[in-house]
Order: sequence, then structure tokens, then C-alpha cells
Amino acid sequence: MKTKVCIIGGGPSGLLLSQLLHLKGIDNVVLERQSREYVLSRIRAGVLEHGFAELMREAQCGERMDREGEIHEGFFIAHDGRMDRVDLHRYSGGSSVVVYGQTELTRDLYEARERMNGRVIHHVEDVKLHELTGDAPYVTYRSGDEIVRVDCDYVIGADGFHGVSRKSIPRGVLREYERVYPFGWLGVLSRTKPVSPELIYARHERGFALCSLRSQVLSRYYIQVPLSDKVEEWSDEAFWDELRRRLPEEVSQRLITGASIEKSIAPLRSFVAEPMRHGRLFLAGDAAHIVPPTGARGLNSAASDIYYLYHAMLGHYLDGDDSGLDGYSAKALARVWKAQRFSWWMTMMLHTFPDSIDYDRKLQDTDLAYLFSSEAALRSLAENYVGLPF
Ligand code: RFL
Ligand code: PHB
Repeated sequence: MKTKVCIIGGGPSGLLLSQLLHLKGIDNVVLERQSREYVLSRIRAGVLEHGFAELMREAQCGERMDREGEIHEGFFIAHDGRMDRVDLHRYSGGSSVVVYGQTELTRDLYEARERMNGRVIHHVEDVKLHELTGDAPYVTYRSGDEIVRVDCDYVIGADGFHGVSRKSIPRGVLREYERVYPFGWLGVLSRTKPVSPELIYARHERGFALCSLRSQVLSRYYIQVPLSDKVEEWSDEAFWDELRRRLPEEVSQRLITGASIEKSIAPLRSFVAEPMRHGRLFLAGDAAHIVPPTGARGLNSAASDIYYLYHAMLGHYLDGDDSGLDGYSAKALARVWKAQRFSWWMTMMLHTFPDSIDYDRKLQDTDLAYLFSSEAALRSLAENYVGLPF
């Protein structure tokens, strides 16, 4: 098989790039290890920044998002038994975020790729990247007993944190920065009316909690749990009881509970791999960086990588200009680190750390007190939450 751009990974990053390149006549192939159904069963992000929504529209995939997604102009931070609202619209100079599930967005991308006869190959096994630093890279994969070879100009590693692409960069070249947090998030999806029309991030001594949603009939809730907890040990009832305890009284009284339709634990991690380019391989999204979900930055950071890569590829193929490709890693990483800083800060401010001392807890109190007493601090939070410019 021959193509211009071989994309490893059919998650949101890989599919979005594939779709954008296709619309500009740049031939590409997506190789995905899992089935489409499996990819669509992973419940993940829910909050999209404005720049991401724009990119979906540019990819001609924004129609359902614009119809069914909800525009949110603010969210709440609950602490010390009360609720303070962050007015995103006011403090970001008129911006907002879109609440639209990653599952739905990925479904829209798959459907668009199918409509346009895009090549998305599922169930690829043993993907290997070859000759990345030469002029003629290629990728091989196994399909049943057959080994298939894909010759290309460029390889995009959009295969998530556990993918093969980052691991194909030699150890001496790659530098990894990582912080692992001593807890995870237990998430529950339920077909119930959300407790609040806007998200609530709750700080509580028993641990962090988040009330989010996918629509006005579909709720998504999370609670901080120790890493040693097993999802099978958490009955629905135990989850709702614990969530109630961590919310202000007026909120917990309104909480409507129901059977969970998905329940999972995600560990929290901060991670960056540098550089994001090695020869003709370019990393994008979770393959290169992970944030704890507290600031809703993960998928949004993937979107800025895709934006830079897309424009770099246009420069190369349409104008013969390689400056975008050459500058990709530095440009993407500059924004990635800002999302890292913001997600780390939100995580530190809102979670309960098992080894924290009184001094740390006082600083957390002060962080929140400062935030809600300073317009400059609220502006900084809002600017980061709605997404820094690409
Ligand atoms: P993905 O989604 O992991 O997709 C990678 C794809 O690559 C495939 N793959 C391979 N294919 C071929 N060969 C191999 N060797 C392969 N290895 C892997 C995988 O099967 C998969 O389909 O990465 P991508 O596309 O970069 O997208 C990143 C986002 O999924 C991620 O950043 C977000 O979900 C993070 N995130 C959130 N981000 C936000 O911006 N806003 C949010 O509100 C938000 N909430 C969340 C989140 C992540 C969470 N979890 C579970 C980690 C909430 C949670 C709980
Ligand atoms: C979600 O709805 O899954 C969600 C929302 C906001 C976050 C993290 C996750 O910060």
C-alpha cells in the first residue's frame, strides 16, 4: 500500500487529522488496533474548547456538535459548603466551551471518514515503524497471517499513551517528564437529569468530586478514589452515597440517582515526551502528552497538535514550505506545557493528597480564597479553561 501520510491510531486525534488532510486532497491511511465499536465504547472527555469546535467545523464534522452540544459560559467550584461560580464568558472576554462527548465526536469523525471513502483499517496488529530518519519511511502491520506494508512520506503517531509510536523513538533522543498522582477518578455515567446545568468541581476533605454531563438527560459524575480501589468494589449505591457526602448540602439534596451505564477508574498522570518529532515521525495527542482530567485539557491539547500538524502538512504539500514541519515540535510543546501547568494547578488545588501536611491544606484554602477575590486570578483561570489561542 502507498500513501502520503500514514496515521497510527483511530482515536479523535488520528481521525480528525485524516479528515482535514483528505478535504485538502492529501491522501492518508489510518491504522487502528481496535474495532470501531470498542473505540466508541470508551467514555472520556466531555468539554471542548472553542478552537477544537472550530476545527471540527473546518473538518465538516461540526453539524451534530452544533445541534446537540451545549454551550457553557461558566462552571462552579464547590468548597467549604458553598458554591462559587467562574463566569467564563465574562472573564475570558466572551468565550465559552462546548459540552459534547468524545464518544459522539469520534462517531461523527468515523461517519465522515466513511462517507468520503477514507481508508480507516481496524484490527491491525504488531504495528512497526521503519526507516523514520530516512527519506522513505514505511509502516508494517499484521492482519491475520498476512504482513502488510504501507509506504508513505510521513508517519503520524496518534496512538495514545500506550501506543507504539513514541516507543519507536530511540531512548537517547526521547526525554520523558512524568508525575503520577496517588489517586484516580471513579467515573459513573447515568441516564439521569444532571444535578446542575453547569459543571461543579468540588473540593472536599474526603476527596475531590465532579458533576458533569453529556446532555440534560445524561449525567457524568466522578469521585477521587485511592489507586488501590477496584471498580467492582464500588456498588452504584456506594458511589452515590460518597458523591453526596462531598457536595454542598443544597446540591446533594437535588441529586437524582439511577443505575450506572458505565463505571470505570482512571489513574491521574501528568506526562510529556520531547521532542514530538523524530525524522519523519510526528507525535500528536495522548501519544506525546497526558494531563490529569481536572482542567479538561487532554483532548483539547490533542486538538492544538492536530491544528499545527495540519497546517504544517498544508505548507509542505501545497506550498513546498517545510517551516511548519520543522517548527512543529517546539510550537506544539510550548502550548502543551501551558496545559500541563494549568491541569497540575487545578489538580493540586482541588484534590486531597494522602501525604499532605497542614501547611499544604492552608495553601489550598488560600489558592481558592485568592481566586475568588481577584479578578486577575479569575481571568487567568478562564483564559486557560476556554483554551489558549493556537
Ligand atoms: P486516544 O483516544 O487514546 O486514541 C488512540 C488510538 O490509538 C489506538 N492504538 C493503536 N492503533 C494501532 N496500533 C497500535 N499499536 C495502537 N495503540 C493504540 C487506540 O486503540 C486508540 O483508538 O488518543 P487521542 O486520539 O490522542 O485522544 C486523546 C483523548 O482521548 C484524551 O486526551 C482525552 O480523553 C482526555 N480527557 C479529557 N480531555 C478533554 O479535553 N476534556 C475532558 O473533559 C476530558 N475528560 C479525559 C477526560 C480522559 C479521561 N480518561 C479516561 C483518561 C476524562 C477521563 C476520565
Ligand atoms: C467529563 O465530562 O467527562 C469531564 C468534564 C470536565 C473535566 C473532566 C471530565 O474536567
